[in-house]
Amino acid sequence: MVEQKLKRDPTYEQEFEKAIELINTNQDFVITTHINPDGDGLGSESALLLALTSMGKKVTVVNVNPTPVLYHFLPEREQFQVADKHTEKHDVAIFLECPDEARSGSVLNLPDGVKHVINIDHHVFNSRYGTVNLIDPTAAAAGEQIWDLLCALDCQRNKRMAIGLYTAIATDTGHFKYAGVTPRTHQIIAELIGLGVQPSYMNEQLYERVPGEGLQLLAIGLCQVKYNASKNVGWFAITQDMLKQAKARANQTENFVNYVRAVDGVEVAIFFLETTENKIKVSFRSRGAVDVSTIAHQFGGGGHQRAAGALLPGPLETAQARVLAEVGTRVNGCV
Ligand SMILES: [Mn+2]
Repeated sequence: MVEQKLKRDPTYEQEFEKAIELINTNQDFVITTHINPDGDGLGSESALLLALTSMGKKVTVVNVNPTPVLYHFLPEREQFQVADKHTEKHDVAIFLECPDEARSGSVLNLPDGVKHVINIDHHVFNSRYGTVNLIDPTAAAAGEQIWDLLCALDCQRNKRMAIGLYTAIATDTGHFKYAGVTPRTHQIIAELIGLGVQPSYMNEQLYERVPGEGLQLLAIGLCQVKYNASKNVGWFAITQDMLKQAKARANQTENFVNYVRAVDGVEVAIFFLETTENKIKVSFRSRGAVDVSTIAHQFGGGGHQRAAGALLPGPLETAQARVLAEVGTRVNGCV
């Protein structure tokens, strides 16, 4: 299979101008990202909060889930509010990486609570629910899109904003290793380093503070890795019992799936996480021949060609059987 040729929306430039106009002519902003927020969403929130505040705007950041401990170093993250439902009214809501409004956990009171919605996303599947839609699948991270906004706005870019955007881009590209990385990715990173971010500091924050419990959990999980007969699909699961055994937290499993994709011959790696609500969070990774975003989409999720996710109803055995059947069909058709 040929790698998809990803394109920006043809109206992107006009939408971008509209976004700048909306930001310049409004005063009160609320920013949110998807449930189980990641480095891209949180780092982008941090940078955007700082930038808009520096322009004299009132800015609220609210997410359905708390910020994982890993990202506690992000500037201004103590200002991030956590709520199931945020009822205050604002001029503009900015959604980061939400294919639809529900992906934010429906945290904001739409449409009554806000006058305008700016929808910023770099994923292929997005329902264009915003007043303004900035959809750019050629961006390796939403952080790249936020960098463009910061450059077009009347704000003084600084090191603290750069820490958020470096985090966004580094985490979403597997530290500049994934297929989405472009010359532009590195050009932006060069600018961020120019603003004073040290790559060694970022590496330490992001990858060298692994909690001991997380390592224990990984050890338990890796003993259970299974493969299909052709050994081109590999998977494992972490259950609530395993989390208890390792005294670890669910958000410490963020990169577990990558260990399976790293196995020679594996085309598709799958990681299953049993949640406390007996739902099954599924993470897919592909080496490129199989488009896992279409598989995830089949189960109501989304993502990229090589990295995607979905949330299925439990129990684990049923979810695993459904997913493995679908992946089996796709792998045989593509590899
Ligand atoms: Mn992203």
